[in-house]
Amino acid sequence: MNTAITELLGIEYPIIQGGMAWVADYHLASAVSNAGGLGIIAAGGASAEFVREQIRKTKELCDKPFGVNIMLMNPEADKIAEVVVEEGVKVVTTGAGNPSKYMEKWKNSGIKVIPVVASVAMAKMMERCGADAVVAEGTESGGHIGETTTMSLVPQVVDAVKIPVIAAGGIGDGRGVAAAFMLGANAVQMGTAFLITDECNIHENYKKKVIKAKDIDTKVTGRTTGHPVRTLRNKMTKEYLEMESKGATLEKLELLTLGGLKKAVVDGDIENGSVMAGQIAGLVNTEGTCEELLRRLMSEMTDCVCKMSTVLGY
Ligand code: TUI
Repeated sequence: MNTAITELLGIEYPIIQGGMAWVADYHLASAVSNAGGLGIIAAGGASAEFVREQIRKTKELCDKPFGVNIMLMNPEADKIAEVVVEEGVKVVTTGAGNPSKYMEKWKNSGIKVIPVVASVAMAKMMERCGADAVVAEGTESGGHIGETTTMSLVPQVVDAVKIPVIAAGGIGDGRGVAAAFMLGANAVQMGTAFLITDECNIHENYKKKVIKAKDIDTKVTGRTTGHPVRTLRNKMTKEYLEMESKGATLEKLELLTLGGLKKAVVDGDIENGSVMAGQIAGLVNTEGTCEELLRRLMSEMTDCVCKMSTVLGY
């Protein structure tokens, strides 16, 4: 399948694995890229040297294109922005902030830059700064989120910019991929569905919680602090939301989530940790390899388009 994004990135399928902090390591990224999608290493809150190591390990396992996601709230973001240049990374995505100050250096190094945006205004600004594409991420996503749904955001971003648009948020199977194309996207980025792949090295408790989740099992903490984060509901979200509704201080709220993602991903503490996942977790329950996931998505997407053609009488 050829789209503006498969052409831009030199990949086989228009499917990008999201840069999930603590989750998306060299193992997952190389598996996705080897299977024909775009694998992404998440810098998350890690150090620049850790990210350098992850890049080198990915190169050992995979000679196809892969990317690095830089979470811009990371205190080492400046250093990581250098590391991706030094290591010759071909694709950089960014999240949770504005990457304008790095753009010139990255573009001069030939890096394809794809900021994740949650609004039309940010998409337009990124296009003006020289972004090669944008990920329009709806509020259905897991982790740090914006306000607007994928269904509303994607077509508005598509109309507002000339660069290719990648849809993200709430996409978990081939029907979601087809829907994203219908909205004018040229590819999709998915996170939650990759959490339960064989090559995803998260704690088994985390995977089980994603598989068991129902449609209404995510909660958004931090709406009052300006840093809304979507996770699967548990003891932590219950306490957080109770404290938040009583007007607890930022310091007290932050204490409750400090190190929470690592707690869930590494230690398997799915009651006190932050089990980040999107609203589509209720649909995501098929385990298997990344290659199987990509093939299934493409075949479901084709079936979906064929079914629609039949319904329309073409
Ligand atoms: O970045 C994400 N999702 C994330 S990052 C993350 S790590 C984390 N861990 C604990 C607490 C908080 C974060 C987990 N999930 N998605 C991409 C995304 N970016 N969504 C929304 C945005 C965004 C928000 C504001 C992009 C730009 C922006 O601009 C603000 C500005 O500076 O003008």
